[in-house]
Amino acid sequence: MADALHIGPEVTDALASGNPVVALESTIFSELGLPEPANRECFRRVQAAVRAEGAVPALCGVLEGAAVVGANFAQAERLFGGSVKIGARDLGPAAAAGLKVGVTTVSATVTLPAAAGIEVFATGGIGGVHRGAGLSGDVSTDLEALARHRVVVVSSGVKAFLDVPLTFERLETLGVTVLGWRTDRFPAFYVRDGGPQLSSTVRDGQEVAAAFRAAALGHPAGILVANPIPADAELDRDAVADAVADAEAAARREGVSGGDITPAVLAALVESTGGAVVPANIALAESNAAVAAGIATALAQHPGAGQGAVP
Ligand code: PSU
Ligand code: MN
Repeated sequence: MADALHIGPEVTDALASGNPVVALESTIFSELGLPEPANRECFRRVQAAVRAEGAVPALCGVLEGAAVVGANFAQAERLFGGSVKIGARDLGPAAAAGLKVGVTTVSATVTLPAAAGIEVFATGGIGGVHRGAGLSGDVSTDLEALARHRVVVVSSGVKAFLDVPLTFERLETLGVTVLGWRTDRFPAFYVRDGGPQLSSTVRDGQEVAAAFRAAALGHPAGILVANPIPADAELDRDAVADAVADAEAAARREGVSGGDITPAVLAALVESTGGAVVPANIALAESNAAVAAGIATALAQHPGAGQGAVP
């Protein structure tokens, strides 16, 4: 069996020097998240956005059974072609089986940076409570993972086809702090506004860092920073609602279930919008990466106990 956790050299150096690092999941950059070649384009822009703010991107995934944090170029190429989705509970079996390539979701990717000492993580949208979950019980393990790990996750809310109000309620139940990035409304992924009212708004990385460090006094949950999609990339609300209905119907017709639902609906959404969701998804992921890098930079200026110094 391979070593459980491999941290790339650039990430190791950055962590040792107290420099900012932003963890990235790999599912969004595989074909389970975005069609070729948009997945590579998305990664290129996301990692450039992280570097532009002076932070180091740490792409996470599973290769040859090991959890990799900070994939190099060749490793990233392998992850982009991955088709086995790995949630937090799948990491152990993947290691035991020596799984060749596994792409990590938010839940798995949140556990890895926590283990590596990385405090900030950027993605597109987290998983949440699916519509009809009252009957199906389908609630993404992303929410539990956020509640259990002390990490700042930046996303544009939750994926558009979920039950947004129920997901928002569940975040409260789980004790996950939600901070609106320059907004007081929970963003609706492809659409800037539309979600529930937020109780806290932040304007810069320093404010998030202050909230994160202060939260260390409370229970050890994560913080979700909700960043709306850039205005020039946002889609029409009604068009998204129609496309989501079509995509869900298509997924139901094909009889997909469990962990296959999210990739199937994402792919169907590309179809039902004539590809319009792709640039929107890339733009929001890029924006989240820039915000996350700013937060990581602020946190690096105020290191917590986990990073060696006393604030
Ligand atoms: N949102 C996207 N693209 C994605 C995902 C979310 O815009 O690819 C992925 C993330 O990796 C997320 C996962 O953690 O879907 C959630 O899957 P599920 O609903 O099966 O828990
Ligand atoms: Mn599910």
